[in-house]
Amino acid sequence: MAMLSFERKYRVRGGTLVGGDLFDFWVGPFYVGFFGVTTMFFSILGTALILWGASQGPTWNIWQINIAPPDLKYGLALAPLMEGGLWQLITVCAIGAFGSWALREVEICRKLGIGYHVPVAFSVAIFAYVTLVVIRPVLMGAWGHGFPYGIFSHLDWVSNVGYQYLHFHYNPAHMLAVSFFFTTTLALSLHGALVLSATNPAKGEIVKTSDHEDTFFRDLVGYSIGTLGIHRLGLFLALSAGFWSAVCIVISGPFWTKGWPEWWGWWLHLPIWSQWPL
Ligand code: UQ1
Repeated sequence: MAMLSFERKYRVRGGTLVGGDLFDFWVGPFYVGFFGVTTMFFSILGTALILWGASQGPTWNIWQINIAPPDLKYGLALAPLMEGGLWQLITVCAIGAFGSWALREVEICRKLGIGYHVPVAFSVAIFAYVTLVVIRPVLMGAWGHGFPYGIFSHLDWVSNVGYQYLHFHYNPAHMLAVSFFFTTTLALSLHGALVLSATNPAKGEIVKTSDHEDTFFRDLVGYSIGTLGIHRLGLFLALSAGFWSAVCIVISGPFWTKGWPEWWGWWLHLPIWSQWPL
């Protein structure tokens, strides 16, 4: 990929967190840095372990390959390699790779003197993953509560864990997470459509400005959040979706062990209803 003329100007030295100048260089378009090296280390090792695990298993069918966490009997101990130990090593590699990627983003932000919004946002996604495979299993007392690494197997895990709590849609944090996911898609579709409508006009038409964008929404709903505000809103909505997803699973088990519909008993038992025979 050709480097754009202005990109060289931004290839500045420094801003590294670890390693000083040692890894402060680019390979083609990619900034390396200490965390580029650790990203490569963990992702190659993790991928190799997955492939090796698949080679020991019953199938090469991409949909059916499965690397399962240890049995619950191993608790929070290390398990034998073929009995969940592989899953434990792959989990370490995944967290190492995701964390390295986030820290490489931080180094790039520091070089450019821009805010840390992107690594902060990515960290919320990492937090959701770590909640599933570390925080909740530790709170529940066994690595066996982590989800299995496989396409169908992880879908089965989600379904089974959902039914364990009877009806996951009654989980209040799940309700918030789903609402934030939907609102994120609404906001992105409005924003994408609005920007394209103004800045990518038909042949022969002139490009419009943000005044047109503001005016469209003032005419439509009496309010425009503004060109900066829509991005703040989008970031908030997306991070909230990830955050409440993590909360909805971490409270299932450690905080609430019954069916989620039952949690709403507090509402049915409010004293204001007591005059009715509920
Ligand atoms: C908006 O108000 C706005 O400011 C001009 C945008 O920026 C380009 C947008 O993308 C969107 C979608 C809106 C409308 C959003 C609300 C909350 C009224």
